[in-house]
Amino acid sequence: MARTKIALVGSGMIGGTLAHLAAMKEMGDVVLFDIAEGMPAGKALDLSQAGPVEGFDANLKGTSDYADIAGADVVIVTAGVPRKPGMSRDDLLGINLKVMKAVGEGIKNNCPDAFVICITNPLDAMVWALREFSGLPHNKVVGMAGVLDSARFRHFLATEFDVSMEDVTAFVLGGHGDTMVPILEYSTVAGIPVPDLIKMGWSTQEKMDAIVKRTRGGGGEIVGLLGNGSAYYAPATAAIQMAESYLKDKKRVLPCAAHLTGQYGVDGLYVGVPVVIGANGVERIVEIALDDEAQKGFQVSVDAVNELLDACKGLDSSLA
Ligand code: A3D
Repeated sequence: MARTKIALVGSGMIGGTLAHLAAMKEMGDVVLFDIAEGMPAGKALDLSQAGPVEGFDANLKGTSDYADIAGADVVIVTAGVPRKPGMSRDDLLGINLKVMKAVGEGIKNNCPDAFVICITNPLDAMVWALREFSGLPHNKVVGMAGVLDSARFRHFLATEFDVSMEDVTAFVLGGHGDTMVPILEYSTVAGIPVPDLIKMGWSTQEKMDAIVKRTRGGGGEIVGLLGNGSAYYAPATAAIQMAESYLKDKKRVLPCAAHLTGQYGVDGLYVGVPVVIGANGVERIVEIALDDEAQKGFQVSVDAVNELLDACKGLDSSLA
């Protein structure tokens, strides 16, 4: 029986971390693809040499040839450029759109049956463009953002409540950006909703508002601290969780950028919503009731994604 094959398109900071995690978890063989000559092969060799120490068996290969991703079961796309201090995710649009075209064609020609997870920013527009360029079914192309945004939210909540991260669930909807919508009513500690915890005196609404604000700016905070590049450990961990849910048919309920066809009143866009990921990719969109404030916040987010798509269509006529 052939081992599962995981192709990482883009072998920079997130790509390298993805390869490390996939190898350590023995998820399968790993192909690191990048346009940078030599670098993916160097990372693959370095990681392979961690195998004897850590005790994992995985073939790791670095390449700049799309033929090497042939037959991949999962493709995780980080190809492109990350943000520099002062840049918004949207500033990346023009450069990364061209990259998505090349990557989409590489996937279409070599592994059209793969489950594809896009991480490249601006996320909601890039995952849409990648799907268009690759021509894969919508349920097999998904964007990673919500798992990361909710992990940031969970981390801040767990720290505030002084409880285990494991016991905190959190809920973030909408586009990946400053318009994302963290929802306190659906965020819990061991099933107890945050508004009830406020009533129990565990925290205050002011502190929760500050956490929501910090979650929205979570990526920018790290960009500012690093001084060069953007977050990579947590983004890689989040994408691996999505890949595992697909490969093991776990049917995890995870917030992802998924293609909506009328749910939440949105048609034809990729926006962050809770979905079930199993062996058939995105198997279900979970549509929850939103109160007026959340609905308004979600709409602002959808409008921002729509603007990005219009910009993409202006830049590449094949998308119009
Ligand atoms: P980085 O370390 O620069 O890696 C990107 C890699 O892509 C580099 O090694 C490039 O050589 C490579 N590359 C560029 N063009 C191509 C191409 N045409 N084909 C193949 N490879 C190419 O960046 P990173 O790993 O830190 O981040 C990657 C992307 O993820 C960026 O767009 C970030 O903005 C984005 N990101 C998204 C999130 C989300 O939550 C959605 C979080 C963090 C970063």
